[in-house]
Amino acid sequence: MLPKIYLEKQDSKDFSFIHASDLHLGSHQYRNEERANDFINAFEEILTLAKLNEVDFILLGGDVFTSLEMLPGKLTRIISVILNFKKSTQNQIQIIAIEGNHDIRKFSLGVRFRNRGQSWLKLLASLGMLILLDADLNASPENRFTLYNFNTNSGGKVQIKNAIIYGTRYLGENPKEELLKIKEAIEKNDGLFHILLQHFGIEGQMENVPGINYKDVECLKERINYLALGHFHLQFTIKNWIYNPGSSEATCTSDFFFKRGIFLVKVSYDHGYKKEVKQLKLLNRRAVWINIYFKIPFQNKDHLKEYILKMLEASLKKQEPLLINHRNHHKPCLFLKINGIKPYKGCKINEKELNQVICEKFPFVNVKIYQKFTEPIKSIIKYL
Ligand SMILES: [Mn+2]
Repeated sequence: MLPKIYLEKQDSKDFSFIHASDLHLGSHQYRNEERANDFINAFEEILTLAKLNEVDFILLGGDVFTSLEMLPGKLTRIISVILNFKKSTQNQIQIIAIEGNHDIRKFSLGVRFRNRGQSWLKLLASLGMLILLDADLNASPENRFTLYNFNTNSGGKVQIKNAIIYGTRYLGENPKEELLKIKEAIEKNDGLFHILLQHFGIEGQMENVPGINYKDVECLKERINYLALGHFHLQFTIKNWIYNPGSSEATCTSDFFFKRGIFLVKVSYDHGYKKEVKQLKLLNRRAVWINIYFKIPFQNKDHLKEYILKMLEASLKKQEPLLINHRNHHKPCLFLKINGIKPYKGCKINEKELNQVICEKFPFVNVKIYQKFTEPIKSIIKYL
C-alpha cells in the first residue's frame, strides 16, 4: 500500500520528476577532502532542485556510490543530507534508485562483490531513506516486478501518481536476454506512464566505449514511455524515449569536457501522456588548463620549481577575470600540462609535492600534472 500522501495526490494524472545518475558519492575521498565534498554537494543540489520544482519523485540511474569503500564521515554527511531533505519536504518526494556497476565495486583490489549482494544503497533502502528497485528476473513474468513494499523495503516497481517505475540492479555489459525478460514482465495496457530505470550505455553514444546496440533496446519501446538510463557520463537522448543525464560531478578528466547534468521531466495527461524534458546543469567545480613549456633541460630542482611557479603566475594574471567572474565561487581544479625538453635525471618532478606547493600559492583545489617531454640530446641535435 502506498503512503497516505500519495493516495491524496492520486487524483491528478499530471506529475513531474528529476532524473539524475552517476553521482559517484565517495569519489576522491582519500585524496582530496574538498573534491570529495563536491560529489555530495552535487547530490544536495539535485535534492534542492527537486524541492524548488516541487517534483513528485527523483530517479537515480545507478553509480550513486563510486565503490563499496566509504569513509564514515562521508556517509554521515550523505545520510544527513537525505534526512534534511525528507524533513523539509515532509517526505513527499521519494528518491528511487538502482545499483550501477560502481555501487557493487570494491575499489582498491578491483574485486567485484556482485555475488555477495552488498551495497550502500541497500543500507539506505533498509533504513527507509530511499527506494531501491531490484526486480527478480529469474521469477515468472508476473512475479518479476513485485510492487514495492514499504514494510520490507523491497520490490521491483513502484507507483507514484500515474507513473509506474520499474527497475533492476546492474545487469552487466550486454543484457540482451534480460531486456526481453523485462519486456515480458511489463504490463501492457494499464493506462499508466511507464518508466524503466536501467544502468547501461547505448553503443555509438560515446567513442570507444562499448554499449548495447540500439536494436536490442528497441524491443522495450512499445512498453516504455521513458527509459531512464545511467552509466555513460556523457549526456544523451535518443528518439524522445531514451534519456541519459550524465554524471553529476566530473569523476575524471574527460568528464570535465562532457555535456552533463540532470533532466527535469513534466508529464501531463490529455487524451494520452505528453512529456516535456528540460536539461538542467549543475553548479559543478570548474577546471582550468595551463600549459608550460621547458625550453632548456633543467639541471636544478629549485630552478625548475621556480620556473613553473613563475609561469603559472604569469598565465593566471591573464586568466584572472575568468577566475573571478564565474558563477561558481569554488576554487577550480588545475590541469597542468608540462612539455618541452626533458629535465635531467636528478630533476624529476615530484607531482604530489608540486600539487601541494601550487595549491598553497594559488587558488586551486587540486592539480593534475601531465608531463610529456622530448629527450634533451635529441632536441639539441635537431637544432644543430
Ligand atoms: Mn558511472
